[in-house]
Amino acid sequence: MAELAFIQAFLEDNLAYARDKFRSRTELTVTSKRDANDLLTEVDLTLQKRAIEAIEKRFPGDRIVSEEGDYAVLPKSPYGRCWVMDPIDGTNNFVRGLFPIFAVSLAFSVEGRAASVGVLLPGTGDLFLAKRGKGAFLNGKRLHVSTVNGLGEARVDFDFSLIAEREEMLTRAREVFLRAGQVRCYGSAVASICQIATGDTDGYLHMSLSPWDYAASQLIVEEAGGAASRLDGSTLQLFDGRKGVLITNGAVHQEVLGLLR
Ligand code: 2AM
Ligand code: CA
Repeated sequence: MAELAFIQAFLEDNLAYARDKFRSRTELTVTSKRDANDLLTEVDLTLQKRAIEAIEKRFPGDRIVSEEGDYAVLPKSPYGRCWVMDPIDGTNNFVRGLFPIFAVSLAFSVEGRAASVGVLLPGTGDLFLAKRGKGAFLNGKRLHVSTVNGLGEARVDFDFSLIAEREEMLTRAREVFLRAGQVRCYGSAVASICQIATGDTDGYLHMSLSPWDYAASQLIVEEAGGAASRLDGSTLQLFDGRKGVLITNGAVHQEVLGLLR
């Protein structure tokens, strides 16, 4: 429990900072990473630094994997005690202010499996917490995925992030795209995946997620009764280096897999 309580305290302690920086986002220092759409702000770096300092003080010796800089190195799976963080997921939304949909994600994993996790949506103040085998909770309330059981009624989030991966998404997910009841694209893997746990969305697809994009949100959905896999239906593992991810409410999972190419 120590890790879950630590995650909760860290996210709660940083809510005001993340929300205030979002409100004053026109004053942010913003740089780009791999391309002009892949942004980095002082807030990503500050949240990552704060988490690393807090983890090293409270759990010395634990490995830390996080999206920015030298910490974006994946251990060879399986690995013992390892923290996996995305200081801001949906940085582009954070900088330009879409709705606002962005998240802070922190997961504690053991032997390559998430054990205790948390996700904060600073825009709303929503805090998701989950512990393996103990359920997923939003602001203290137990979560359950939707009961939607046909793709024709399902809301599916196609996360078309990188320009270089659009063609692959269009090709592989074409039939899913044509048949899904409702199509969405929010630009924050973490926030989108958590919406499956609340029952507000039924599926999420991405061609190239990194572990910090799903480490916490995958367990939140699974503990709410949903399912996660690679795009070929194989097990989604934290550090296996493969790419595409499908997360659903479980009831539409096989139907989507059967339509993916
Ligand atoms: P990020 O905001 O932390 O970069 C956008 O559709 C989603 O894909 C976001 O969750 C984003 O995470 C993620 N993503 C993964 N790899 C990315 C990349 N190379 N460039 C931009 N977004 C990426
Ligand atoms: Ca990020």
